[in-house]
Amino acid sequence: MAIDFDQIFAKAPHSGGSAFQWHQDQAYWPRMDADASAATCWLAVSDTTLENGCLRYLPGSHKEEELRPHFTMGSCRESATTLFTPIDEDREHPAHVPVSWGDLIVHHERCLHASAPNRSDGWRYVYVLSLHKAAWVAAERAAGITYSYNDPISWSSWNRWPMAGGAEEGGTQGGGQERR
Ligand SMILES: O=C(O)CCC(=O)C(=O)O
Repeated sequence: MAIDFDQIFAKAPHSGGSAFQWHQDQAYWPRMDADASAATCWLAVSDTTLENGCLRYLPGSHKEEELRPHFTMGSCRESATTLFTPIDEDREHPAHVPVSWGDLIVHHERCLHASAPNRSDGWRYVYVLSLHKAAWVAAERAAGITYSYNDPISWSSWNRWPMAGGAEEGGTQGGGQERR
């Protein structure tokens, strides 16, 4: 495995907009002729609780054969960079996963997860390292994807990109490179 990108997620106190909607990480990545196997390594740099927006997981979702359909949060992909897939919480029974500062969670590229907004008085910090097969990372770099805001890839250009796999305005069947 090779490092593809890393991120820091800092949820400010009482930040209503700091929720992550239900998604599978693979939905954010391009569709390519390469093995998309990945391990998202999520390191808690604060205690994460029900109040400050700990992770929620849908048990067993990583075994689903197909990526679920994902949609953008707004009508325009350039301004709405978040993807989501609707789940029926009453029927699918997601779990909250509160952890302590220093705990590491590793999840599969198809594992459905989300987190609530931070409603506490303190910050919630997380460091994420995304590992992929080296061939996948090489294919991304060859396509100009470095996960930098300076990448010459945008949602508009993504929709015209031959590897987009049929992504259309308003929704995508798992295609979609995201600045994350
Ligand atoms: O840190 C969170 O609350 C969500 C992180 C996430 O969705 C991810 O790492 O893919």
